[in-house]
Amino acid sequence: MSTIFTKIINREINASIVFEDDEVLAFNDVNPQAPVHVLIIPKKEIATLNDLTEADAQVVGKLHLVAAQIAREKGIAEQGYRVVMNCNEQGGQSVYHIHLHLMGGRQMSWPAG
Ligand code: DGP
Repeated sequence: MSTIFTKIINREINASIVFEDDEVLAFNDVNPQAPVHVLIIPKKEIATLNDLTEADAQVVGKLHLVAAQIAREKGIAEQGYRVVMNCNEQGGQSVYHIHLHLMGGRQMSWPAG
């Protein structure tokens, strides 16, 4: 089932886009939890981490490459940053189209809440 992220991909609703290619879109989180908070998503609709198949391995790897590239562009690569993908209710997932959170620009705490 499509989510609001498909509407962002299709430009049906606005987002602050920071990266795009044929497979991947990255945009600023509407409710940022850190000075840098970018969501990196595959354009393919994949609901959760549990729904990945071998065919998705390349694009999921690419999400991480794009995260590192954006971190460099935003000037947070050397200080450090966090990437996280939430899965299902107890994992804190609220939008059922997989997305990698890139967060940085402040000290992260551990364990994550
Ligand atoms: P998660 O809880 O891991 O599913 O994260 C979903 C994130 O998506 C959350 O940090 C807020 C963000 N988000 C939800 N709706 C929108 C939207 O319409 N635009 C943008 N830019 N971000 C959104």
